[in-house]
Amino acid sequence: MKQLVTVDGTATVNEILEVFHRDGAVIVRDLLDSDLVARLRTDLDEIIDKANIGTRSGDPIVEKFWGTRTKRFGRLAWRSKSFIDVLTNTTMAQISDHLLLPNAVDWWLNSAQMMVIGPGEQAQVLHRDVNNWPFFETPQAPEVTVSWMIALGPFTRENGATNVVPGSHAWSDFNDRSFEGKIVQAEMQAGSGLLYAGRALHGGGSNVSANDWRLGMHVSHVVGWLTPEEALPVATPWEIVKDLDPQVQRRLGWRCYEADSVVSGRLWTVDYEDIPLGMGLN
Ligand SMILES: O=C(O)CCC(=O)C(=O)O
Ligand SMILES: [Fe+2]
Repeated sequence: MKQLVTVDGTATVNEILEVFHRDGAVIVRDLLDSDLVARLRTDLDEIIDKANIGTRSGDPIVEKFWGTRTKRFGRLAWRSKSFIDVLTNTTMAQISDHLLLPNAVDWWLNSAQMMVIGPGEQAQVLHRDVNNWPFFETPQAPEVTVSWMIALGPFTRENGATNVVPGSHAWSDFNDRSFEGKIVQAEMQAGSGLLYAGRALHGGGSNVSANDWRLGMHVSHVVGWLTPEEALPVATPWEIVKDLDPQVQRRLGWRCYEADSVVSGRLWTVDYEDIPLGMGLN
């Protein structure tokens, strides 16, 4: 069975990408330093404690995917000042530049979501995140999204470390469900991050521990001409983003997509102006 490769946080982007291209997934040790992890935990622990378990949607398909023993919430830039340091993480940004800029002039945040798997949770169905935009869920489609699962606490076999099928991003048949014996788990320490392709089969692991909640922070990027999963500017008040760099504002959906005419037109405008100007905010 193929195992996931773990590279050190000091690895170059090219070294990380070499493994990524071969396996569709790679763990980057110490992606976030311990100080940042501690600051995120200070901001988020109480919110995690109080969060609902499972979805409130009543939709059985959402219930199954979400997990009935799992807590999920987004709005991380609003809930944690320190999340901006994740949003601007150089390694993460450089990797998305490499993978997504051939297909767009810019990328933005797709979703930043705490995925906290509780004791008794079953393994999530294996899926490809690019299924958000099924048109691109084929072996030949251009790369449109990149995902990270960052550990804010230890990820173990028992507490639901993410299941991954290495190499599945490159299968010639995406209807192939013969992954028996090919699943490995992304065991890692707090601060480490699992980078995985939008086309890599993966899913949350089962939590068979007695009382160990798995603290995962999912962060994904998508090309700037696709609709993200999270309604970021709705979820993130202008007050939070007004002093940030325009590029970071763009990642949170608060700036328009300045396309060139080759890839697409100018998108996500207000009065056909950039958002702050159109809204009279600057
Ligand atoms: O919780 C995990 O490890 C993965 C969850 C996931 O892949 C998802 O919800 O899309
Ligand atoms: Fe996923």
